[in-house]
Amino acid sequence: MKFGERLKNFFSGKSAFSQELFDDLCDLLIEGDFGASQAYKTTELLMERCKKESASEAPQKLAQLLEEELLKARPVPNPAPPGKLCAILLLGVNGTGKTTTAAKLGSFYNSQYNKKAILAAADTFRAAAIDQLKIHGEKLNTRVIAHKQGGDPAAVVYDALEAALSGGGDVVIADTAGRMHTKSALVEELRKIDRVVEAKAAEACYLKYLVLDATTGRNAFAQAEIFHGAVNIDAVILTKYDSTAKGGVVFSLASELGLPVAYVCTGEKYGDIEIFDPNKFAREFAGID
Ligand SMILES: Nc1nc2c(ncn2[C@@H]2O[C@H](COP(=O)(O)OP(=O)(O)OP(=O)(O)O)[C@@H](O)[C@H]2O)c(=O)[nH]1
Ligand SMILES: [Mg+2]
Repeated sequence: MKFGERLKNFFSGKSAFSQELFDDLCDLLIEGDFGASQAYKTTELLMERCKKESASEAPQKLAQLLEEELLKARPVPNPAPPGKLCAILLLGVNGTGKTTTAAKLGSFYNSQYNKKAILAAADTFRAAAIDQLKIHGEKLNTRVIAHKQGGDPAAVVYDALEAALSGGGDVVIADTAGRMHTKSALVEELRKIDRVVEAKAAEACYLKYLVLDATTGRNAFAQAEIFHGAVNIDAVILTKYDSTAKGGVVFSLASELGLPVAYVCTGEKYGDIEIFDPNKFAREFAGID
Protein backbone atom coordinates (compact mmCIF):
# COMPACT_ATOMS: atom_id res chain seq x y z
CA MET A 1 0.00 0.00 0.00
CA LYS A 2 1.35 3.43 -0.93
CA PHE A 3 1.82 5.67 2.04
CA GLY A 4 -0.79 8.14 0.77
CA GLU A 5 -3.42 5.41 1.09
CA ARG A 6 -2.62 5.12 4.76
CA LEU A 7 -3.03 8.83 5.40
CA LYS A 8 -6.23 8.81 3.41
CA ASN A 9 -7.61 5.92 5.45
CA PHE A 10 -6.47 7.61 8.62
CA PHE A 11 -8.41 10.77 7.86
CA SER A 12 -11.47 9.06 6.50
CA GLY A 13 -11.85 7.05 9.71
CA LYS A 14 -12.00 10.21 11.86
CA SER A 15 -14.98 12.40 12.46
CA ALA A 16 -13.79 14.74 15.21
CA PHE A 17 -10.47 16.39 15.86
CA SER A 18 -8.78 15.65 19.14
CA GLN A 19 -5.35 15.79 20.66
CA GLU A 20 -5.17 12.05 20.20
CA LEU A 21 -5.79 12.38 16.49
CA PHE A 22 -2.92 14.81 16.11
CA ASP A 23 -0.66 12.57 18.19
CA ASP A 24 -1.53 9.66 15.92
CA LEU A 25 -0.98 11.79 12.85
CA CYS A 26 2.44 12.78 14.13
CA ASP A 27 3.35 9.11 14.63
CA LEU A 28 2.12 8.32 11.16
CA LEU A 29 4.23 11.08 9.62
CA ILE A 30 7.29 9.74 11.42
CA GLU A 31 6.48 6.32 10.01
CA GLY A 32 6.28 7.98 6.61
CA ASP A 33 9.97 8.96 6.92
CA PHE A 34 9.24 12.55 7.87
CA GLY A 35 11.76 12.67 10.68
CA ALA A 36 10.63 13.46 14.22
CA SER A 37 11.28 17.21 14.33
CA GLN A 38 9.67 17.74 10.94
CA ALA A 39 6.67 15.64 11.95
CA TYR A 40 6.15 17.61 15.19
CA LYS A 41 6.47 20.92 13.39
CA THR A 42 4.01 19.92 10.69
CA THR A 43 1.50 18.52 13.17
CA GLU A 44 1.66 21.73 15.24
CA LEU A 45 1.04 23.84 12.17
CA LEU A 46 -1.84 21.67 11.18
CA MET A 47 -3.38 21.94 14.65
CA GLU A 48 -3.16 25.72 14.49
CA ARG A 49 -4.85 25.77 11.13
CA CYS A 50 -7.59 23.42 12.20
CA LYS A 51 -8.35 25.65 15.17
CA LYS A 52 -8.74 28.64 12.89
CA GLU A 53 -10.41 27.04 9.93
CA SER A 54 -13.07 24.53 9.15
CA ALA A 55 -11.87 21.25 10.58
CA SER A 56 -13.67 19.19 7.99
CA GLU A 57 -11.20 20.39 5.41
CA ALA A 58 -8.22 19.12 7.35
CA PRO A 59 -7.02 16.51 4.84
CA GLN A 60 -6.87 19.17 2.14
CA LYS A 61 -5.08 21.45 4.57
CA LEU A 62 -2.47 18.80 5.15
CA ALA A 63 -1.76 18.47 1.45
CA GLN A 64 -1.46 22.24 1.24
CA LEU A 65 0.95 22.33 4.13
CA LEU A 66 3.12 19.61 2.68
CA GLU A 67 3.18 21.38 -0.61
CA GLU A 68 4.39 24.52 1.14
CA GLU A 69 7.21 22.52 2.74
CA LEU A 70 8.30 21.29 -0.66
CA LEU A 71 8.23 24.76 -2.10
CA LYS A 72 10.66 25.86 0.62
CA ALA A 73 13.42 24.10 -1.28
CA ARG A 74 15.63 26.08 -3.60
CA PRO A 75 14.25 25.96 -7.12
CA VAL A 76 15.71 23.24 -9.30
CA PRO A 77 18.21 24.84 -11.68
CA ASN A 78 17.44 24.62 -15.38
CA PRO A 79 18.82 21.17 -16.28
CA ALA A 80 19.38 21.87 -19.96
CA PRO A 81 19.92 25.46 -21.03
CA PRO A 82 19.86 25.55 -24.84
CA GLY A 83 23.20 25.84 -26.59
CA LYS A 84 25.19 25.16 -23.45
CA LEU A 85 27.32 22.20 -22.49
CA CYS A 86 25.93 20.42 -19.42
CA ALA A 87 28.07 18.55 -16.92
CA ILE A 88 26.24 16.28 -14.52
CA LEU A 89 27.71 14.40 -11.59
CA LEU A 90 25.72 11.61 -10.01
CA LEU A 91 26.70 11.05 -6.42
CA GLY A 92 25.45 8.77 -3.68
CA VAL A 93 26.22 5.74 -1.56
CA ASN A 94 26.44 2.31 -3.15
CA GLY A 95 23.36 0.71 -4.55
CA THR A 96 21.13 3.79 -4.70
CA GLY A 97 20.86 3.60 -8.49
CA LYS A 98 23.56 5.96 -9.81
CA THR A 99 24.62 3.85 -12.80
CA THR A 100 21.05 3.07 -13.83
CA THR A 101 20.13 6.74 -13.43
CA ALA A 102 23.12 7.82 -15.55
CA ALA A 103 21.74 5.70 -18.38
CA LYS A 104 18.17 6.92 -17.84
CA LEU A 105 19.30 10.54 -17.82
CA GLY A 106 21.34 10.03 -20.99
CA SER A 107 18.24 8.77 -22.73
CA PHE A 108 16.08 11.51 -21.15
CA TYR A 109 18.43 14.30 -22.28
CA ASN A 110 18.33 12.87 -25.75
CA SER A 111 14.59 12.55 -26.07
CA GLN A 112 13.37 15.46 -23.94
CA TYR A 113 16.06 18.12 -24.28
CA ASN A 114 17.52 17.14 -27.65
CA LYS A 115 21.02 16.94 -26.16
CA LYS A 116 23.47 14.22 -27.08
CA ALA A 117 24.91 12.48 -24.03
CA ILE A 118 28.36 11.17 -23.21
CA LEU A 119 28.49 8.83 -20.21
CA ALA A 120 31.62 9.01 -18.05
CA ALA A 121 32.55 5.87 -16.11
CA ALA A 122 33.97 7.71 -13.09
CA ASP A 123 33.24 4.81 -10.76
CA THR A 124 36.64 3.21 -11.19
CA PHE A 125 36.47 1.60 -7.76
CA ARG A 126 34.18 -1.35 -8.32
CA ALA A 127 35.24 -4.02 -10.79
CA ALA A 128 31.98 -4.39 -12.70
CA ALA A 129 30.99 -0.73 -12.67
CA ILE A 130 32.72 0.22 -15.92
CA ASP A 131 31.28 -2.73 -17.84
CA GLN A 132 27.83 -2.03 -16.41
CA LEU A 133 27.92 1.50 -17.86
CA LYS A 134 29.34 0.26 -21.17
CA ILE A 135 26.45 -2.17 -21.55
CA HIS A 136 23.98 0.69 -21.02
CA GLY A 137 25.92 2.75 -23.56
CA GLU A 138 25.66 -0.02 -26.15
CA LYS A 139 21.94 -0.48 -25.58
CA LEU A 140 21.30 3.25 -25.82
CA ASN A 141 23.77 3.84 -28.61
CA THR A 142 25.52 6.39 -26.40
CA ARG A 143 29.25 6.97 -26.13
CA VAL A 144 30.92 5.90 -22.88
CA ILE A 145 34.28 7.30 -21.80
CA ALA A 146 36.09 4.85 -19.53
CA HIS A 147 39.55 4.16 -18.18
CA LYS A 148 40.78 1.08 -16.34
CA GLN A 149 39.55 -0.06 -12.98
CA GLY A 150 41.50 1.69 -10.24
CA GLY A 151 42.18 4.69 -12.48
CA ASP A 152 41.68 8.32 -11.55
CA PRO A 153 37.95 9.19 -11.77
CA ALA A 154 38.73 12.89 -12.22
CA ALA A 155 40.77 12.02 -15.32
CA VAL A 156 37.80 10.10 -16.75
CA VAL A 157 35.58 13.14 -16.24
CA TYR A 158 38.27 15.35 -17.81
CA ASP A 159 38.39 13.16 -20.92
CA ALA A 160 34.60 13.06 -21.19
CA LEU A 161 34.42 16.86 -20.99
CA GLU A 162 37.20 17.09 -23.57
CA ALA A 163 35.22 14.80 -25.89
CA ALA A 164 32.08 16.91 -25.45
CA LEU A 165 33.91 20.21 -25.92
CA SER A 166 35.41 18.99 -29.15
CA GLY A 167 31.95 18.39 -30.53
CA GLY A 168 31.20 14.84 -29.41
CA GLY A 169 28.22 15.67 -27.22
CA ASP A 170 26.14 18.25 -25.37
CA VAL A 171 25.91 16.70 -21.94
CA VAL A 172 28.41 14.71 -19.90
CA ILE A 173 26.82 12.46 -17.31
CA ALA A 174 29.33 11.06 -14.83
CA ASP A 175 28.64 7.97 -12.76
CA THR A 176 30.74 8.05 -9.58
CA ALA A 177 31.71 5.48 -6.96
CA GLY A 178 29.42 5.04 -4.02
CA ARG A 179 32.15 3.60 -1.90
CA MET A 180 35.85 4.04 -1.18
CA HIS A 181 38.31 2.64 1.30
CA THR A 182 37.32 5.40 3.70
CA LYS A 183 34.72 8.13 3.77
CA SER A 184 37.37 10.84 3.67
CA ALA A 185 38.91 9.25 0.56
CA LEU A 186 35.51 9.36 -1.11
CA VAL A 187 34.98 13.01 -0.19
CA GLU A 188 38.47 13.90 -1.46
CA GLU A 189 37.80 12.11 -4.71
CA LEU A 190 34.51 13.95 -5.22
CA ARG A 191 36.15 17.28 -4.48
CA LYS A 192 38.84 16.53 -7.03
CA ILE A 193 36.24 15.72 -9.70
CA ASP A 194 34.48 18.93 -8.71
CA ARG A 195 37.65 20.97 -9.27
CA VAL A 196 38.22 19.34 -12.67
CA VAL A 197 34.73 20.25 -13.88
CA GLU A 198 35.03 23.81 -12.55
CA ALA A 199 38.35 24.25 -14.35
CA LYS A 200 37.67 22.36 -17.56
CA ALA A 201 34.10 23.45 -18.16
CA ALA A 202 33.73 26.77 -16.36
CA GLU A 203 31.08 27.89 -18.84
CA ALA A 204 29.06 24.69 -18.59
CA CYS A 205 25.78 24.20 -16.80
CA TYR A 206 27.20 22.14 -13.96
CA LEU A 207 24.82 20.13 -11.76
CA LYS A 208 25.54 17.77 -8.90
CA TYR A 209 22.72 15.37 -8.21
CA LEU A 210 22.58 13.20 -5.14
CA VAL A 211 20.94 9.88 -5.95
CA LEU A 212 18.85 8.65 -3.02
CA ASP A 213 17.02 5.34 -2.71
CA ALA A 214 13.50 6.19 -1.53
CA THR A 215 13.15 2.84 0.22
CA THR A 216 15.95 3.63 2.68
CA GLY A 217 13.80 6.10 4.58
CA ARG A 218 15.52 8.40 7.03
CA ASN A 219 18.90 7.00 6.11
CA ALA A 220 18.59 8.96 2.88
CA PHE A 221 18.44 12.18 4.88
CA ALA A 222 21.66 11.33 6.71
CA GLN A 223 23.35 10.64 3.35
CA ALA A 224 22.16 13.99 2.03
CA GLU A 225 23.64 15.81 5.03
CA ILE A 226 27.03 14.19 4.44
CA PHE A 227 27.22 14.69 0.68
CA HIS A 228 25.79 18.19 0.80
CA GLY A 229 28.37 19.09 3.41
CA ALA A 230 31.23 17.70 1.31
CA VAL A 231 30.33 19.11 -2.11
CA ASN A 232 27.33 21.37 -2.48
CA ILE A 233 24.54 19.37 -4.02
CA ASP A 234 22.16 21.09 -6.44
CA ALA A 235 19.28 18.65 -6.22
CA VAL A 236 18.27 15.11 -5.42
CA ILE A 237 17.17 12.29 -7.68
CA LEU A 238 14.84 9.94 -5.86
CA THR A 239 15.04 6.34 -7.09
CA LYS A 240 12.97 3.23 -6.40
CA TYR A 241 9.91 5.29 -5.65
CA ASP A 242 7.93 2.43 -7.07
CA SER A 243 7.53 -0.13 -4.34
CA THR A 244 6.95 0.46 -0.66
CA ALA A 245 8.75 3.79 -0.53
CA LYS A 246 7.02 6.32 1.70
CA GLY A 247 8.76 9.42 0.46
CA GLY A 248 8.41 11.59 3.57
CA VAL A 249 12.14 12.24 3.54
CA VAL A 250 11.58 14.61 0.62
CA PHE A 251 9.93 17.13 2.95
CA SER A 252 12.84 17.37 5.37
CA LEU A 253 15.31 17.55 2.48
CA ALA A 254 13.36 20.64 1.44
CA SER A 255 12.81 22.31 4.77
CA GLU A 256 16.00 21.36 6.64
CA LEU A 257 18.60 21.27 3.85
CA GLY A 258 16.86 23.42 1.24
CA LEU A 259 17.41 20.63 -1.26
CA PRO A 260 14.94 20.24 -4.12
CA VAL A 261 14.15 16.98 -5.89
CA ALA A 262 14.84 17.13 -9.61
CA TYR A 263 13.70 13.71 -10.86
CA VAL A 264 11.88 10.68 -9.56
CA CYS A 265 12.62 7.16 -10.83
CA THR A 266 9.98 4.51 -10.57
CA GLY A 267 11.49 1.38 -12.06
CA GLU A 268 14.45 -0.25 -13.77
CA LYS A 269 13.58 0.60 -17.37
CA TYR A 270 15.19 3.54 -19.19
CA GLY A 271 11.87 5.34 -19.43
CA ASP A 272 11.17 5.09 -15.70
CA ILE A 273 12.29 8.62 -14.90
CA GLU A 274 10.28 11.81 -14.70
CA ILE A 275 10.72 15.40 -13.63
CA PHE A 276 9.62 15.82 -10.03
CA ASP A 277 6.28 17.55 -9.56
CA PRO A 278 6.06 18.92 -5.98
CA ASN A 279 2.33 19.50 -6.09
CA LYS A 280 1.55 16.01 -7.36
CA PHE A 281 3.97 14.46 -4.87
CA ALA A 282 2.47 16.35 -1.90
CA ARG A 283 -1.05 15.40 -2.90
CA GLU A 284 -0.09 11.75 -3.32
CA PHE A 285 1.77 11.68 -0.02
CA ALA A 286 -1.18 13.22 1.79
CA GLY A 287 -3.59 10.76 0.16
CA ILE A 288 -5.59 13.47 -1.62
CA ASP A 289 -7.13 12.74 -5.10
N1 LIG B 1 12.84 -0.70 -8.75
C1 LIG B 1 13.82 0.13 -9.08
N2 LIG B 1 15.08 -0.33 -9.12
C2 LIG B 1 16.06 0.52 -9.44
C3 LIG B 1 15.81 1.90 -9.72
N3 LIG B 1 17.02 2.48 -9.97
C4 LIG B 1 17.96 1.51 -9.87
N4 LIG B 1 17.38 0.33 -9.56
C5 LIG B 1 18.04 -0.97 -9.32
O1 LIG B 1 18.87 -0.85 -8.18
C6 LIG B 1 20.02 -1.66 -8.29
C7 LIG B 1 21.28 -0.83 -8.09
O2 LIG B 1 21.35 0.09 -9.15
P1 LIG B 1 22.73 0.70 -9.67
O3 LIG B 1 22.39 1.66 -10.74
O4 LIG B 1 23.69 -0.37 -9.99
O5 LIG B 1 23.18 1.46 -8.34
P2 LIG B 1 24.56 2.22 -8.06
O6 LIG B 1 24.23 3.37 -7.18
O7 LIG B 1 25.23 2.52 -9.34
O8 LIG B 1 25.34 1.11 -7.24
P3 LIG B 1 26.94 1.05 -6.96
O9 LIG B 1 27.61 1.22 -8.28
O10 LIG B 1 27.14 -0.30 -6.36
O11 LIG B 1 27.24 2.15 -6.01
C8 LIG B 1 19.94 -2.29 -9.67
O12 LIG B 1 19.42 -3.58 -9.53
C9 LIG B 1 18.97 -1.39 -10.43
O13 LIG B 1 18.30 -2.06 -11.45
C10 LIG B 1 14.44 2.38 -9.63
O14 LIG B 1 14.12 3.55 -9.82
N5 LIG B 1 13.50 1.44 -9.29
MG1 LIG C 1 27.10 2.04 -10.00
